[in-house]
Amino acid sequence: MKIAIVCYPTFGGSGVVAIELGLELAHRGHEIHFITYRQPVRLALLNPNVHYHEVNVPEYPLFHYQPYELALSSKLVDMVKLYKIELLHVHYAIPHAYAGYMAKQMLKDEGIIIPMVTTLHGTDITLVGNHPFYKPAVSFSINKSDIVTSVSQSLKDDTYNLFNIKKEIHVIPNFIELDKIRNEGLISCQRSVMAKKEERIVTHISNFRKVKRIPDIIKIFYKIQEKIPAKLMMVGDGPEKAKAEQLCEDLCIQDKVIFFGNSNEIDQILSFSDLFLLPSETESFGLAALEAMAWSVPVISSNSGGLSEVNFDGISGYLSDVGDVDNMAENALKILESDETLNQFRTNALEVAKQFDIKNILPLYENLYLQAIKNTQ
Ligand code: GMT
Repeated sequence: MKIAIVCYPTFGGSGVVAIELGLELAHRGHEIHFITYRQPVRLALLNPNVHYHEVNVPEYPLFHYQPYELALSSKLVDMVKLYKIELLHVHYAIPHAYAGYMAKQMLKDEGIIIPMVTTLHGTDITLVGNHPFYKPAVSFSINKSDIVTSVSQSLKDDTYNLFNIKKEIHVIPNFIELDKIRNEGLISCQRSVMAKKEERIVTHISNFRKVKRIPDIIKIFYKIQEKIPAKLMMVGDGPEKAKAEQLCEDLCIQDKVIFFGNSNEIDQILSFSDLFLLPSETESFGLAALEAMAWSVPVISSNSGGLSEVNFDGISGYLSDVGDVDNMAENALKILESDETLNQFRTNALEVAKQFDIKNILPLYENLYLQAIKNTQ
């Protein structure tokens, strides 16, 4: 199939899922066209089936806001015609589903019927999309998609609760490529640079937005390091990072916390981590937790959103109520204090992660694509 994938190119879950999905589809022989405003972080154009088309929005003094949706829908129309693309797969409803629908309508005017699959990722529904300024357009474009998927049952339920959606939503969970992880090997030489042998390594990776509850991470770690030797790896960047650095100084633990900023070394950091923290306010899925589990790293998370569909309580880690840092720290110590318990949780985390191997998930998308194309013929 010839598929256009529209996504955000930045660090962040929905972009990562879209890129990895596209690359695996290309690997299976499909022709994939990524359409976005910048070359995505994880996109290596080494496969002849992978194409990248940049959306440019020319500056004009009259525009207070650049009309990105307009440029994106025009680009979609051009690329569909040029490459005879058969299907649009848009990731993150805002504004991609809206722009995709406009492209579909423009193409229809020229006699080209193309189906659109929209994948809902989380904040496009639970935070941003739900804002009254966007809500009518988000509802409209979801209802106008030919097929709608969500990355968890929890997000599906939220979508039906928050919007007036008449379409069926198919749950297709996020995934990881376990073969790639096995090939990279599990022992990294950098561990010794980051921590002493006797120190446990606790890690958090995110875009440091409020929803991630970054201060909770510092507070949980503070309690951990009071009991056992430990280091905290904070990977990523965003609005909450400066405050987190300040909090570490206030608690006098700055020498035990490393802030990496955005990093391309995520796999390496996970490979030497002992525990992953994800105490988010809400998380439709928690891809970062799954990535950690794929590296045999157990997860301490909140129980919000779809996290319980990924992190199995008492098996791959533990879940607590949002904000219950005492319970999260207690659970973390339960895992970290004994080598035997840690190893058991490590094994379990990997076992759970295997359920989300891309090999199991990709056919679910392929089937929906075929169904969407068939329905438009
Ligand atoms: O919140 C993020 O880290 C980024 C955001 C995104 O859309 O890029 O993540 C959302 O989509 C991810 C991929 O499907 C999910 O794993 C995250 O749980 C989800 N974030 C939230 O729901 C807060």
